[in-house]
Amino acid sequence: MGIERGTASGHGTVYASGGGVYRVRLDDGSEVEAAMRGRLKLQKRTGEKVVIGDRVRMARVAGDWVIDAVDERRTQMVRRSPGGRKGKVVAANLDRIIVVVAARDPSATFELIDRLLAVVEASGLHPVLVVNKVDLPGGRERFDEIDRTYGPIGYRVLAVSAVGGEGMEAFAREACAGTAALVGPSGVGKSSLLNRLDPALELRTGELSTRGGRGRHTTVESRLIPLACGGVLADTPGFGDVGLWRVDPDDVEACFPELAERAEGCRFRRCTHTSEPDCAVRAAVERGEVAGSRYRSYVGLREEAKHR
Ligand SMILES: Nc1nc2c(ncn2[C@@H]2O[C@H](COP(=O)(O)OP(=O)(O)O)[C@@H](O)[C@H]2O)c(=O)[nH]1
Ligand SMILES: [Mg+2]
Ligand SMILES: [Zn+2]
Repeated sequence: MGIERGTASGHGTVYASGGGVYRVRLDDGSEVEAAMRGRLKLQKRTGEKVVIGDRVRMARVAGDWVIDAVDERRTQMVRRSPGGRKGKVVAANLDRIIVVVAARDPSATFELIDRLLAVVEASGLHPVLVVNKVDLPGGRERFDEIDRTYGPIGYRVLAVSAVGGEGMEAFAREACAGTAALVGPSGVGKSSLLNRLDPALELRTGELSTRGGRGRHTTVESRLIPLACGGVLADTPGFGDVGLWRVDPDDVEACFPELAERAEGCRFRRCTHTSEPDCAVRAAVERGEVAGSRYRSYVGLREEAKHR
């Protein structure tokens, strides 16, 4: 009732959201602020709100833009909320996810890397792993360790330094095509990398993210950032506490490509690789063909998935 049709409507992409207000880039290139229509707000859908990257149908109601409907998502990046049981969609319709960790300060543990990679795999995207701060003392050595573990199992691992500029060409090739997201804990240099790529962005760096803390209203918002080089980047919340959400225990295996590959050799088709006889995955771990750290992460995440 009362919807004015015809004059102003169309499709757009959600570029930013915060406090119930959405910044939407219409397909004609203009940008408008919009609210969600009440009806849609009440709609529970998957329990998620409209997020950055969502394709939305827009309408104008009494002079104001409203989001009238949300298109089905091609992909969605979901993470577990910090310490909580609720899943949270972080961004929709991404083409690529770039996992960013630091070689030093803070040095990424394999367990954290495994979780970050797995949560991306669970969303159906195969991530690139960027190791920043290789300029710091010991940074190169840590990068080499990470590369030796993750390179052979099919991940592209890049050594970069937002400060020194190392690896920025390779980083740009990943970031400058389609819509990509950088995910990683706060403090690893995500904003610094973006500033190095596109100095006009002038993103604030070195700030402790209030996201994920207990603070109520944070001013930090999720947004898509158009880059001068042609890509679009999703600026997402800190991923300090990452877990899988709504992943069935039996699907955790699929988030570990090198385990999934070997599972075909297990005696039982639905082998969990924990206690069954003639398990090809455990045999590969014992032979040193699969990293013990990866196997432990798999078991840990599988155990977590059972209790969720
Ligand atoms: N040495 C060094 N420090 C960096 C590098 N990249 C970022 N930093 C520093 O790390 C801190 C966190 O960076 P920031 O970009 O805010 O991280 P974000 O939270 O992931 O966005 C800041 O003090 C940066 O100056 C790097 O490549 N080398
Ligand atoms: Mg930042
Ligand atoms: Zn097995």
